[in-house]
Amino acid sequence: MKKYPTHNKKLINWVDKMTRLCEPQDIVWIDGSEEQKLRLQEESVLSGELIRLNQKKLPGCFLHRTSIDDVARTEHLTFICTKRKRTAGPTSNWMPPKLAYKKAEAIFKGSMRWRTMYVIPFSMGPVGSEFSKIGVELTDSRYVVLNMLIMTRVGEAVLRHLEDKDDFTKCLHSKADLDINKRMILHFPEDNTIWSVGSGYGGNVLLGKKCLSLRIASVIARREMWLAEHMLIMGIEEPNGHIEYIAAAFPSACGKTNLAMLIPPQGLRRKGYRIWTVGDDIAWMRIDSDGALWAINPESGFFGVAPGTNSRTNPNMVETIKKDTIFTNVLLKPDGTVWWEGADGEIPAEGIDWQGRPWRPGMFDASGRPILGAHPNSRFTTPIENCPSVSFRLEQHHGVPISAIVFGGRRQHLAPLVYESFNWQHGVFLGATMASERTAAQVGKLGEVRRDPMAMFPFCGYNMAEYFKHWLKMGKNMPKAPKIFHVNWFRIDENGKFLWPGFGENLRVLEWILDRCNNKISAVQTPVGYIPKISDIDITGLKLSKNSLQKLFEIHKKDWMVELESIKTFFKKFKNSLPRELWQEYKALYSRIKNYKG
Ligand code: GTP
Ligand code: SPV
Ligand code: MN
Repeated sequence: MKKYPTHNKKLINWVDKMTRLCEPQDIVWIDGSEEQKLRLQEESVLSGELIRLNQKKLPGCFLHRTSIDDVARTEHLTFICTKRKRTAGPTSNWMPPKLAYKKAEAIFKGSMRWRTMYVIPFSMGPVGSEFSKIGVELTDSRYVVLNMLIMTRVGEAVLRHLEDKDDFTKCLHSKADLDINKRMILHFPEDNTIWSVGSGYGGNVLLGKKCLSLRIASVIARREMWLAEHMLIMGIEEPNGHIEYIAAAFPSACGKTNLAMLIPPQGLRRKGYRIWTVGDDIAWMRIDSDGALWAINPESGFFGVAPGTNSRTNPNMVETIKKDTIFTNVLLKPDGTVWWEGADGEIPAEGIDWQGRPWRPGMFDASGRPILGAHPNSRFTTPIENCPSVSFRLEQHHGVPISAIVFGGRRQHLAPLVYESFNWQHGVFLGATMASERTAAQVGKLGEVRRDPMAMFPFCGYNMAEYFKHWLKMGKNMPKAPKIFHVNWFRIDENGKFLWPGFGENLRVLEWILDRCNNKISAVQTPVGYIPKISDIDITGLKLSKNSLQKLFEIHKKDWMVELESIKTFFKKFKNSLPRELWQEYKALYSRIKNYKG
């Protein structure tokens, strides 16, 4: 291969400059070929980065283990680097670009010595679509290369596209020493640049994902008047062939992947629904010439949560991950297959846990807690094309038209199973006031409720007050705006049990949502929004008492008063920049709750 398989001067100069900084032993350009992929897999097995799994049972599958302190996104080490702090806003970690570059340069300096630097040209979205964005990631990790080959469209075709286009996101990653004290994930939206160092964990290092497609893209989207969102996209087909698409934002590890590929429950089989999966994590949405909102999934793979994935909760994913999959931080079984808590089949009698230690069920650590076989945030990287429900519109440049936007969180109390906003502005308020209990997807205290507007709190690349304004503006520019809803699959009863069965059964709620979008049914007005008439949720074949269903929709005045306080505290962080429309909505909700006699 020539030294540079491109004529793009900007790209060549940048690669040269980063080479001088990181001092790799050699440089390999990733061309997207099968042959190169196989070679990289082979090398990874030899170097110990990957373990080849049982190729009879799991063809093309590998296992990877990260460092013990490198198992989830580290939000406190993730920064938005803009000249002014105001641009990043009060909820982002901010660092001035000069300082950030200087600090990171000290870590990047010589970090790739004795290593190969891989150059990965990738496209987020179909190559050549005017809605796609191109990035180039430089990395010293074969694991990153192999994951990027699954998650994004990589290789020659992208480089050809870059010949006459100068616009690409410069992404630099080095494992360096994988030292948490020298770990930084830096975003420079003003330079269209991402620098990540000292980590080997997915969301920190697969720079096309959260870093480019959300943090950087949200800034571009604001400028170009579209939306870059932490949302799944799915199609619901009726027997007459008509498909309606919805987009849904739930915080990390709150059910996007599961919903995006659900299998219609037994009780609704007679209705003949079929689900089409467009995406499970990220949606780029713009207003098309018809005045409606159209969405593409910029990714080409899933980076899904392993624990809890089984044939009952998510049969489509169980099918998807039978081949061509990289598992990270799961348990290795003696037969060269893998397992995690909540997987199919029996609990294995023995294995090697995610930390590489011998494991048996019933083991406890020094503080008496059970030792898990798989890390709670263990994941698999798998091609979307292997998914039985993959949408045939994945490669279509226009994407799919969105009928409903659904927000949701993990709330044991408070939020009803489903409610509908009164209008777009109220819907933006529902998104802006989302909150959820913390999961294992990010480092920090589990279970703690935190506000997570639009599930974008960790991913918005600019001041969230401006982001809310952008949402309000999008609504005004959209003659055929989708309706906005809020769902909560996670409400519990007095015994701490989930009131709602969730997973495939969630289709029953989506059915109501679509009926509302199509003006087929009326609803009950409450202080928080419209909720279903109980008889409008089809519970055929579901063992759910009337009492439970009722409970799922209860609105407790006292809880909502506490919630209003928390919303107020959150909104106040934005001082004068919070759009007044949201304060208006706040006041209106306050008085509706105050006067509520329910
Ligand atoms: P990220 O990939 O981190 O963005 O997560 P995600 O939003 O795609 O979440 P995912 O679908 O992987 O689900 C995360 C966890 O929530 C898993 O442990 C699931 O078993 C659980 N879960 C998903 N859907 C439901 C549901 O409807 N009810 C209940 N009770 N749990 C669910
Ligand atoms: C999330 O945490 O929302 C994920 C996984 O989807 S990561 O890629 O690590 O961000
Ligand atoms: Mn996610």
